[in-house]
Amino acid sequence: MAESKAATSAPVADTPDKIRNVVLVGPAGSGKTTLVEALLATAGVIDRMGSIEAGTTTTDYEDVEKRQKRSVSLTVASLEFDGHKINLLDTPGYADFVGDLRAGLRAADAALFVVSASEGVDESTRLVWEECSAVGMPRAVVITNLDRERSDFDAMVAIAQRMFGDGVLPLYLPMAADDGSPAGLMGLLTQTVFDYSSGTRASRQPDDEHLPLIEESRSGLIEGVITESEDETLMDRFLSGEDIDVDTLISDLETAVARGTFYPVLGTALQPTGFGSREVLELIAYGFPSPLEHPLPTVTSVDGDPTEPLLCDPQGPLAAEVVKTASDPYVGRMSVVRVFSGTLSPDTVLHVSGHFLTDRGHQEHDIDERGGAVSAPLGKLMRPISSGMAGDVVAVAKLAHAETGDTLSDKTSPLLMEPWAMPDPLLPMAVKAVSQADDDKLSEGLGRLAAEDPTLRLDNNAETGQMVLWCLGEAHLAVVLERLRSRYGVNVESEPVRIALRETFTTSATGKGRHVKQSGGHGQFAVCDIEVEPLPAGSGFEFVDKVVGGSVPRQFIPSVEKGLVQQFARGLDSGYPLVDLRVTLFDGKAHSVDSSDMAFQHAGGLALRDAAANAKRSLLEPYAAVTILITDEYVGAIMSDLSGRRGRVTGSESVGGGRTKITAEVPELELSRYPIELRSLTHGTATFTREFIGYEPMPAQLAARQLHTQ
Ligand SMILES: Nc1nc2c(ncn2[C@@H]2O[C@H](COP(=O)(O)OP(=O)(O)OP(=O)(O)O)[C@@H](O)[C@H]2O)c(=O)[nH]1
Ligand SMILES: [Mg+2]
Repeated sequence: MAESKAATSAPVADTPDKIRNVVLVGPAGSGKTTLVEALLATAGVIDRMGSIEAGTTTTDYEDVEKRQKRSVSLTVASLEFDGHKINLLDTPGYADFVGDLRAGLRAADAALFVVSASEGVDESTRLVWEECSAVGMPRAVVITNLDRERSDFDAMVAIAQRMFGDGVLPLYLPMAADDGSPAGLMGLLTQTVFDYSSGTRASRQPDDEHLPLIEESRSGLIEGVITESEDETLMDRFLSGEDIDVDTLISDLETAVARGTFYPVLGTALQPTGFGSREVLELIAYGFPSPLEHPLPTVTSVDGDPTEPLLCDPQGPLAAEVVKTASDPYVGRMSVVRVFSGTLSPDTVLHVSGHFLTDRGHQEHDIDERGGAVSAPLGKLMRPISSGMAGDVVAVAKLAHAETGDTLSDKTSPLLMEPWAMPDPLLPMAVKAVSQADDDKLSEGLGRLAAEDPTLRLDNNAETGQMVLWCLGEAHLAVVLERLRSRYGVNVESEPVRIALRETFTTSATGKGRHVKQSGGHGQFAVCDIEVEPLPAGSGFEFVDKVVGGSVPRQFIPSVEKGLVQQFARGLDSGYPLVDLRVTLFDGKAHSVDSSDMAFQHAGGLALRDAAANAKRSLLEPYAAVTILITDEYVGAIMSDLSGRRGRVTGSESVGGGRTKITAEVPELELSRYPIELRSLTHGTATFTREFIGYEPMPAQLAARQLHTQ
């Protein structure tokens, strides 16, 4: 990043109506980070654009981003343009980092869909568009890479119209030089040509040869722009041939964009000149709505009682939300927050509430803590500001407890808001430190990373002895491992996840446990006879005492039960815990001196092992109920894939919008890489959830293999 002097002075807005919060979304590699770079250079925040190739961009500042040449987290860069403070929220396009895309959508008031003229629009991006439609998010489309060979603006506009629907219309048409490189943009509303052939933007009247083209595209555009006009006579006047003045059109454009009925399309060719970026800035400043027009999330008191609805008012009660948490070994914790109401001042005590992420292993928060400096982020660089007002996106230093998704409010009137829907991590990966000496550092580092990232869940599985990281995909895991290495100095390797199986008897059997040691010193004597019978799945362990005549004295019956419980937990030769059995103690022998609690515990365990030798047994494997949401075209493929996984389909219903919900019960063993395989089967368009439902017998052949490999 080549910062200019402007980089060190933070952009400011005096009132919320001068703020624009814009999230950049789109397929991986479509040019979002490069567009942010171009916008920063055009606004004079940086002297010249950095590049992905050289690892010098403002928003891909983390080492892992530079190395992988892609964004892996949400990053904010703010700039000032024509009296507006514009907060650009750069999100990663790759599916594994969708958690940060969601956070970006939450913090923004409008979205730029960045798509490459040489690649097109993928299905996942179309789904994000649909999501934005559902919540009425204002949108525009930026077509990048116009300088590349095989790029075709018109074809890309047609694709965008097909994928995104009506109302997607170009605001400018690109003009090419003789060699095919982009040379200028024809502004359809203003009927002005912005000529870039000299290297900078010069405006001029269109050439006569372009007039028919402008005329042809212009009327459809104006109809799109004025459909939502306050002036109801405007459409009739326009259709009857009246020329509408440009100021009216621009103000109506903002209304139509804000209401989500019209989506302007712009074109850019960013390398090396940033061609088209000034027009993007103008659209953001004059065509996108301010935070005042954005619906605000519902807040309650910390106990969930209703409170006054929020207003985007700097004088109102403070309500802000953490949308990103980052920590740097030198700088410490940094929280990026969207201020919805009130004003966030530096060095003040804030109330931190977070109640909704406990199922992901996050603590409930309800505490006061002092925040540090408030800044306007420029990627990694934090530019201090005097406060963050309602509508702004700012960073707060030093909040040690607040995590992504938590609400910040005034300590005298604590508030709580439910965070946005966060994707569930469904890919389990077991990790261990390469050197055992690093085990402590590993748990500490993982704990911190999981606190920063709500799409990461940590499961220290006592049964299998593995540290399991639940993540969104392999690339997500790779980033976590890299951060562990670079920030905490721990080298980590991953290994396959062990599935916790169970064992049970399939036939009844009796067993005798003799624990008799009577040579020398104090002896030990306990004998017990048991019968073991299988019970239905989910029954666990049942103990029945049928001892008659005191063959096992009363006081030792609980000892036998304890010995059995311990053996159930330890399992037999497979080491898997036993379940779903009734054990009946029906006889035994004791000695007046040598019998003891310990001796009967031992005898109980031995009796169970003896019974096991006389019974048929089977391994049980965990099953999960899986719900998969897919577009209809994949139903056949998903069904046959599920049966390949030994799954039972339990339902399939159309949920509208060309989508189907399939429910199935599938062995967990077959689900360990499902997020990856489902993504490749459906080109990233499916979502699924899973929930443990119980244990079922494992096919004998598989069980034999499992016992062999453990
Ligand atoms: N020629 C040309 N290359 C571009 C343009 N925009 C982006 N690129 C290149 O395209 C590649 C991807 O650009 P990025 O800015 O990293 O794309 P992104 O959308 O941020 O990618 P993710 O963060 O992975 O989602 C880089 O090599 C850029 O230099 C453009 O307009 N013209
Ligand atoms: Mg990027």
